[in-house]
Amino acid sequence: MDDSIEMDCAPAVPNIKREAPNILITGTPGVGKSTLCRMLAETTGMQWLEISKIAKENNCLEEYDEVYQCPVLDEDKLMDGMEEAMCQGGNIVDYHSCEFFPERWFDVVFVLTTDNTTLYDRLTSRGYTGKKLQDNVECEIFQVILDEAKNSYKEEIVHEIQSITPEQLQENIEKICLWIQQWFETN
Ligand code: DAT
Repeated sequence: MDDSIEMDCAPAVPNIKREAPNILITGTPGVGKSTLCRMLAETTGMQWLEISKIAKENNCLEEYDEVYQCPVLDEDKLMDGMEEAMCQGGNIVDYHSCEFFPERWFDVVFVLTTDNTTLYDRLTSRGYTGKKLQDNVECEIFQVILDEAKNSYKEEIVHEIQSITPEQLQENIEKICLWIQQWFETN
């Protein structure tokens, strides 16, 4: 992440008082969201909400989309189930899309990115092939999730962070921890 980024720790939507911030970690599948979130949750004690897993466990998945080779998410049901935890705060939400969440839920949004070769290799070793592999690599090339985040949240709370090397992973954790510390000092 660029050291020069000024990270704003004021509540994204004024008048909402949470005990702790909510953080959204998003990006194309394979960019490193789970790896980062797991380590962040361990370091901070915040709750990691892995949306794909939560949706599955709570029957929030509808029919299977044969074209995109993934299940379709019942977004309303999922969000109803998350509302209470999100109002309380202290959550790290991990998902490969971000436009359908309520804007008021998040104090900061981090969009993880990689280079195309790295992503291709990670997704191939995960068993992705054909259209699914191609669509996801193209999603990264065209910065689809970064644009989605910028269009869905205030631009000043959206930060792009690169996650190609283990060193970057460590740096990202340190910087997000610093952001969290600053949030507590400011709020
Ligand atoms: P996602 O949750 O976005 O699908 P992941 O956390 O499962 O991605 O990571 C995909 C693979 O990439 C996994 O084998 C771990 C590795 N990885 C993630 N971030 C990395 C980083 N910064 N440096 C090196 N490898 C990384």
